Amino acid sequence: MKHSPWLVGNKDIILKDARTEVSRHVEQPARRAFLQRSLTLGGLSLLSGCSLVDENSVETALMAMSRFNDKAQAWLFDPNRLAPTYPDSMITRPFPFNAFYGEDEAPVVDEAGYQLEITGLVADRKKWSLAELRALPQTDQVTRHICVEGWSAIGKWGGVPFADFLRRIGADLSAKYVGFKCADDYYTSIDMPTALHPQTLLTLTYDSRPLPTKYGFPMKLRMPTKLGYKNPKHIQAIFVTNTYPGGYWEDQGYNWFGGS
Ligand SMILES: Nc1nc2c(c(=O)[nH]1)N[C@H]1C(S)=C(S)[C@@H](COP(=O)(O)O)O[C@H]1N2
Ligand SMILES: [Mo]
Repeated sequence: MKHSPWLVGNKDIILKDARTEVSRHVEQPARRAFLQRSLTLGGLSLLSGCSLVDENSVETALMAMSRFNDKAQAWLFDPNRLAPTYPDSMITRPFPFNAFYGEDEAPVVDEAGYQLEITGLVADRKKWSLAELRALPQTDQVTRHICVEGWSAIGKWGGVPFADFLRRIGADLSAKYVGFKCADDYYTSIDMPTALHPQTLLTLTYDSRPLPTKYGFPMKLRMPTKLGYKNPKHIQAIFVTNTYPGGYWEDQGYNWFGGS
């Protein structure tokens, strides 16, 4: 048994019980995993901040967090609600770059050798070259990208509606998650309703030109309904699964759903 120095006696039983209680009310493993992480953090800071711990107040606070998360998750996503779109004149120039490293370290992916890998709960697991992806029917949209670091910017992205692509490859549309692995070792995953949202775009162009290296060449997933960190750049592999895949920032405590 692992004990935090300040977490002794019946206090960790309280936390454990609260987590079990939350698990009982939260069906999705993804939500459960996130709640358990936030409960650990919230619970520990709560406990370490009090010299006298009242069992009931801890439990009440933990359950209030759980209910808040449940409600937030439930109202956050409406599969029929569209994110705002903008005229070209409102595009932010230059569009900001962001990653967990500097702009000069963005991965350079070889165009000719690129093969998008498809695995998991999918009927057709063939690999896709860039030429094949470009041959699919395309659309574009001007939407706002919002980063949790406190900036937002309007950009124009073009590509293949992701729902069309998932149907084309025979993905199991009743599966829970779609996961992404990127050339820079970034990874993330999304819920199937968002994957099927009409504005979710398997993106090949920025401002009507092939995606520049810094914005995710050769391909990224663009979702105006989700925060920046949920939008993977430099995608190398896509997989459909019922096993919670997490994500680079999500595994460090960022909200997994990360959207509206
Ligand atoms: N592969 C990869 N994708 C990523 C990231 C990253 O570090 N690597 N950062 C995310 C974050 S936090 C943001 S805000 C956006 C930034 O995209 P941009 O450079 O096109 O503005 O990419 C997201 N997707
Ligand atoms: Mo971000």
